[in-house]
Amino acid sequence: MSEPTIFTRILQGEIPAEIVAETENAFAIRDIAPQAPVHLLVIPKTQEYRNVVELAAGDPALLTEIVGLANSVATEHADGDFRLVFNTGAGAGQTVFHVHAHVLAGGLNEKSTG
Ligand code: DGP
Repeated sequence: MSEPTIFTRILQGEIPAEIVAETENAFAIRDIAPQAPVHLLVIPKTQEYRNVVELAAGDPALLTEIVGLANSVATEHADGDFRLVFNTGAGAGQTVFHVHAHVLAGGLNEKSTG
């Protein structure tokens, strides 16, 4: 069994973080270093999948649950419009190898042309 990731440790209450939403198999927290007015992370409770490619291949229903929770928190914490980003690989900026979706929302058009 691999060492618990930082997100597993948050889920287990070892590292403090407010869990803003939760489903049977996933949970959402605020990113510690927000890159948008609303920046949440949606994370599977299992750390079995390192990235979204592994998750899609191994458990597509869980990926669907992640997308649904992302939509739900974007609606609760912003106006419902959001960007969903999965950094995949160190070269793309991934630092935590426990798949997670960045939900970026809230006035993005005022801050970016992307
Ligand atoms: P990534 O670079 O895609 O692997 O994103 C990892 C994100 O996790 C990064 O945006 C910062 C966030 N993060 C790392 N450690 C913690 C933590 O202890 N608490 C919270 N809330 N977020 C964290």
